[in-house]
Amino acid sequence: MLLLNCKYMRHVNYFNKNVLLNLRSYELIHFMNSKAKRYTVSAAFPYANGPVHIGHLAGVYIPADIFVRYLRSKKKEVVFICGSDEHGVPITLRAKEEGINPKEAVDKYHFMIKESFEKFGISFDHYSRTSSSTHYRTASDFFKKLYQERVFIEEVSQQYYDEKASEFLSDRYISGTCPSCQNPNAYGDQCEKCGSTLSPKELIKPRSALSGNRPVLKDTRHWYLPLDRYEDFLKQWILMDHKTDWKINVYGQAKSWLDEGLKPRAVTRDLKWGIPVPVKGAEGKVLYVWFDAPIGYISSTIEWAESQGKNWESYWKNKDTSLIHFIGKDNIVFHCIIFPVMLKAHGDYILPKNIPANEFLNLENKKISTSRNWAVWLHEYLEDFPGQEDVLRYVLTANMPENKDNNFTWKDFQGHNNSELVGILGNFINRISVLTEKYFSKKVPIPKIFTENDCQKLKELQRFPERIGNLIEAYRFREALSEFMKIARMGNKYLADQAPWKTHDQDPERTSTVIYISLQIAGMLTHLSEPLLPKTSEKLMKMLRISPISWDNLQDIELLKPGHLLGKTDLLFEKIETPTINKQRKKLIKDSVDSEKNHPAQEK
Ligand code: B3M
Ligand code: ZN
Repeated sequence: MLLLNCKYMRHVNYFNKNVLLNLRSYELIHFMNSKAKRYTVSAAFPYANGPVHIGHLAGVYIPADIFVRYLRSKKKEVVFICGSDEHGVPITLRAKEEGINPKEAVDKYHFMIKESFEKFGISFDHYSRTSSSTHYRTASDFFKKLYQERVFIEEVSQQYYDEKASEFLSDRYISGTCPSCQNPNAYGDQCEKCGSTLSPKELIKPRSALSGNRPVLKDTRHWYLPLDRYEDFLKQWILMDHKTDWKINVYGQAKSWLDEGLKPRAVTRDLKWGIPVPVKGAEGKVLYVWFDAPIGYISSTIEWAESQGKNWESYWKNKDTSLIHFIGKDNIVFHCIIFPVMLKAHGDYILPKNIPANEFLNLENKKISTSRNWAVWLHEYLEDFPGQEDVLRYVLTANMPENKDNNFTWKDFQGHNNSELVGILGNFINRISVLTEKYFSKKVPIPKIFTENDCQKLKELQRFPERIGNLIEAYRFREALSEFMKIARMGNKYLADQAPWKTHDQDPERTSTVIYISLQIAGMLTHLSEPLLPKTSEKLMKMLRISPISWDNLQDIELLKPGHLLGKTDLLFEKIETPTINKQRKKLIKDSVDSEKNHPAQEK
């Protein structure tokens, strides 16, 4: 085998020391990740109270999708689940704003979100919704089990009540002045200005979101999950077991919750919308959305398994399974503290292995906001840039807010597209296809003598699957993408240095060798682009007439054999002109001004 010849060359020093040092820091995670027999990977259920935007994609869905596609290509057993979160105050408030009922609101947005994900290429095995009958049953049974085992504390306490609307006011139904920063529009659960977690009673001058009136305090009975009783378990599990393999931002936030000390947390609400609390004496009450939504991961897996004739329990109850939750940073406490306590209290389930949360993505240096309509909506992008899903995927991965908040600008979008996707990746693929067509009628030529440099290039190429794989396993997607682009850069440089067009007349054998090696580079790009740029990978597979092979085998085999005939050349990326970008910028400003006009009194 041609590629193997190089393996025996003593002088090949393909692996530079810096890379080795970098690798060492995440080798541990790599080791732990690749040990699992099976993976249950979830992506946070988006609230069905609006379409999804680029912040959602960069924060949760693209990283999760890259991770899962990579695992699949390693031939791992994996299920990738998601669904719409259709309960809670975010839904009822949105419905009220649109003058429709909550059911109409979730139907509208569930299908819209589902379709956007599909078109964009997020490869869930199952996309469910928390209004499904399986979910009602699973969430109710879960609650009942904890209730029967006397896990909950049942308590009557005074809560704010709107006498005019005859309703208790929880979470975002109540607002007032923040005691920490004096923001007059803080919510009953959180102040968005200073980030403090609040309880309604802490608000100064509380007012009802339903009527604007000052609410009164009234007795109500609720069920509380005693998080404080699980502190020892959490300390062992988080501070000891996961100190080194969780991302620093996730570990830090979870630790600070533990350091502050945990309190019992109500898991029921006085609301008309939600899953009824399935015990006597709880009529008119529903499960807290953050109690039912994470159970949605289980319900979604059950639905998927039933449709596939599989046993869902091996995905949730088997110690050989790695459970991994991809989330945004505002969901950390729910996934690192509350849901694990629920799972632990239940007793039958495995605990999450990792919870890779990203930070936030800003847009043109401002916080993305649904209420201010300051967002790039996925369904609109898909209409405005048909067939260019991977451009957005590339830019959002390159700017992924992995360790700190990051920013998306249209100018940067254009820059990444024109100079990297068109200028580097597209350019290399185009050059090598044209040259193969011109000199070898689209057939992979037979290589002749490999120079030292040729061997080195092939060796370098063979290191990429493992290098990129390690980065993906360590949730370092930006670096994974940048390593991937190094392959295309290497291809362009190799072609420019070797200039096969110059040797074609005098030394055709050299041209054959150079084109052969360049085609191996193109083959590697095709395979490794699958998790990162899946639509591009699909096009490349067709262009090169090759099929996917296992990630673990990529380094050992000849990706394009001499004599293999290539397919039709396709255009991978197109230059994006400035007027196109300016149009998007104008639209962004116009939409946000319109939203301000339509909702002038809206709290920001
Ligand atoms: N619906 C929260 C959010 O969109 C949410 C996640 C639920 S995951 C179980 O921020
Ligand atoms: Zn505040």
